[in-house]
Amino acid sequence: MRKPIIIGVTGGTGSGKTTVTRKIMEEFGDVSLAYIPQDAYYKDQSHLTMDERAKTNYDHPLAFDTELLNQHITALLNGQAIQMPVYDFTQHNRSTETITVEPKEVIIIEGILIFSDKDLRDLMDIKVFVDTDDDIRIIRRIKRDMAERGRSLDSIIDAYTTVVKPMHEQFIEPTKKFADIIIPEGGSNNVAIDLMTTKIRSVLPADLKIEE
Ligand code: UZR
Ligand code: MG
Repeated sequence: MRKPIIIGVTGGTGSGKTTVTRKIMEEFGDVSLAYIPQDAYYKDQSHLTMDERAKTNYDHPLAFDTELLNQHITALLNGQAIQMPVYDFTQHNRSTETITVEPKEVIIIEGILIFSDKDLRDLMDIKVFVDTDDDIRIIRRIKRDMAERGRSLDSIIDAYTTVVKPMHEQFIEPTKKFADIIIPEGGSNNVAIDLMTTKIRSVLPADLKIEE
């Protein structure tokens, strides 16, 4: 197998990184592609009580099982399938399920802190930072966490001001300097998404390119 192309998409919470990733993936219906969300690699917290789990700092690089993530990316690079963990946000814990991910030509890794680890960064061919204003990000976060992650407005605001915002400033924002491309406004930036897909096609092996 050829060496797969690895794309990293990062940005703060609510920046639109999942949407950007999804839109890029939609453009590649003809190319086999693996999607690896960093969220899936939050550490297993089965040994902690619900109360203790609620107090974990999830916006710190140490919240993630980076060793497992790096092992899995390396395995995919070596043509081996992985058992990707599944994270349950409502339980703040890894679930008992896993998802089998087969090696693919293109691998997209997406998450808030994927540029923090040098080993992981060095595996990436294209590094993207989705850069969206803080007010837009918190509005999106409130809507999503209430609708999908079972959170109350008060708990979202409390977590944002005490942890999410300071950790963003300390750990996420500084990784912008590692990006090859910075995309303002996330998923609605069709020009940037077009540029990204053109770039990805240009680095794909010739037999995978389709005629325009
Ligand atoms: P995205 N997160 C939780 O709320 N609960 C967990 O068990 C694990 C993570 C949140 C985390 C972070 N913060 O800001 C966010 N808190 O998930 C990252 N509090 O995910 O990029 O999809 O917003
Ligand atoms: Mg997301």
